[in-house]
Amino acid sequence: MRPRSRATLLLAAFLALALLLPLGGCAPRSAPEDTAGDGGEDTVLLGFSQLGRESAWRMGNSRDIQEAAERAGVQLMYDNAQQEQENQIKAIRSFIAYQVDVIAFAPIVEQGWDTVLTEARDAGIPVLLTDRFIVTEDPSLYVGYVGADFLAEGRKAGAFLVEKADREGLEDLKIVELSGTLSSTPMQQRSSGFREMIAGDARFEILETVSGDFLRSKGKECMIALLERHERIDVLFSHNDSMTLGAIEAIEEAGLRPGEDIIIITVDGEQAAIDLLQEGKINCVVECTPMLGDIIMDLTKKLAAGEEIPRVTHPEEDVFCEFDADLMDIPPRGY
Ligand code: GZL
Repeated sequence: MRPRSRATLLLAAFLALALLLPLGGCAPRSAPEDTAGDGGEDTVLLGFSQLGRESAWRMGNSRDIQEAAERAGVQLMYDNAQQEQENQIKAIRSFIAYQVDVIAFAPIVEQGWDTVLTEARDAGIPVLLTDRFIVTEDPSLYVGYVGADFLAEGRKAGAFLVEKADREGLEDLKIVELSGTLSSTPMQQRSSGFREMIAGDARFEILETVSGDFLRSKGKECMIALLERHERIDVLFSHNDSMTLGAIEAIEEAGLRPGEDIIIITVDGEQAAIDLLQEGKINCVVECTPMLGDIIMDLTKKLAAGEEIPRVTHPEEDVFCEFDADLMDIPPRGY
């Protein structure tokens, strides 16, 4: 692992703390928590910046990463950015100061990372993207990506709607879309994949897309507004289960039956969504697994050992829908 003199460690620890101290009265943030690993010279030290706590998916992802670090004996410096890109940039700078072996992070949005990732590259620290991509002109700024294929997830959502229309002879379907965080990879690619599958098919019309920012509360607010603005809505395509749960509250408060009056297609696969699928209130759940921890730790150890890793690593992901014969046999989701 990276040799670190005592003076360097003390300086790095001071800088790390200084960079993470709350500035301008902002809410105290979690300083990096050292977890796992025995701290010995041969222990791999991973700096991980998590983007926030916006959904059950995110909480499951964070829990899985921390538990995987324990399992792998990786020492984890973990920081939660509480939905602020600037906090992720500060955390990455503190990881550089601390001279971690590897930096991994889930970028809340795709833009704005070149400066800090150039600092990491110039410090000789490999960067692993997790869960979401960045957009950059310089491919050397990260060594790999581990996370979902969001375009495929969008295509699976659209394919389900086409299959349902085929099976039930549905026509003239008015669709509304609750999108995730603007400029995030899942929001952009789930939207594109869905549109690819219904493009040119006169049975489908997307009335409106509004961003619920992956939040349950905003999902409900947006759905209330959509129901007020549109005389008839036949389909909701929602980019994550948290927004879907909020939207279903709004649909039921409007006296409509989710899953029957409005076809509901959602992404993530958290337990609450699977429960509603089994109750007939959701028609299709596209899985987006948050369980990336073991893959991240495996790739981290390889990078710390100077090994090459794949540029892109996608986990296996499934689709659950009302047509599944084994709908009632879905194992517990764990998030
Ligand atoms: C997808 C992830 C998304 C989830 C949301 O990999 O980035 O962010 O779909 C989460 O639940 O908020």
